[in-house]
Amino acid sequence: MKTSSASFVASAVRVSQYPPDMLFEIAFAGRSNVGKSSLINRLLNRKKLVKTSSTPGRTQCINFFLVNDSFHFVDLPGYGYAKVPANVQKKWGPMVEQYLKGRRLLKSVIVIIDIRRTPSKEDVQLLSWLHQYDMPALVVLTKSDKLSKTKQHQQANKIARELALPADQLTIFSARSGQGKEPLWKRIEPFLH
Ligand SMILES: Nc1nc2c(ncn2[C@@H]2O[C@H](COP(=O)(O)OP(=O)(O)OP(=O)(O)O)[C@@H](O)[C@H]2O)c(=O)[nH]1
Ligand SMILES: [Mg+2]
Repeated sequence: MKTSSASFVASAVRVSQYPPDMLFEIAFAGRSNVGKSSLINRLLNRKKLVKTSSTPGRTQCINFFLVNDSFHFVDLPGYGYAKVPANVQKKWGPMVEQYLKGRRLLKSVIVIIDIRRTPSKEDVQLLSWLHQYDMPALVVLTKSDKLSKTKQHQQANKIARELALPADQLTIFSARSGQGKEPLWKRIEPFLH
């Protein structure tokens, strides 16, 4: 996919702050610090469009980006980080659920998991929730640059078993090296037509 333009649209904590529901959307979800914002930047070939941070829990709003003047990428706040204040954590569920349930043109949710880790309870819950609502999910295993090629495939097989998904449905990705960028775009593109 050629990305000729990408720009920030809005940062929202409530529905009234969302941009109009008039363009197809792809949302990105996953644990705090897993690399959601970095993945979006890599897909869009932009170093700093989305703020990234080594401090988990950085993205606490729902951030909308306009791509190629034709669709939205939506960076969701991360879940499962204990050090985020309890009042913020409590808001996460309802805020994200309201987004996921309410967006008519949301086409797919990219669920991002660290390739070195076992999927968390929240990852599994999110995937089953998406399944229940018939929302297509794409699982991406990121930070692949941290593992050798052999280890990457071992981990992909293991995670696939845990999620009860075929291993070839998972995309191995690295925001650092760019591995998996084109394959991931190929999986996203059909949702944009
Ligand atoms: N080695 C490596 N590091 C990565 C990769 N992707 C992200 N990181 C690092 O992981 C940390 C978190 O990245 P972010 O993209 O901010 O993660 P996030 O999921 O958006 O985090 P929150 O918004 O806080 O939930 C940063 O220090 C990144 O540099 C990757 O593919 N490889
Ligand atoms: Mg982020």
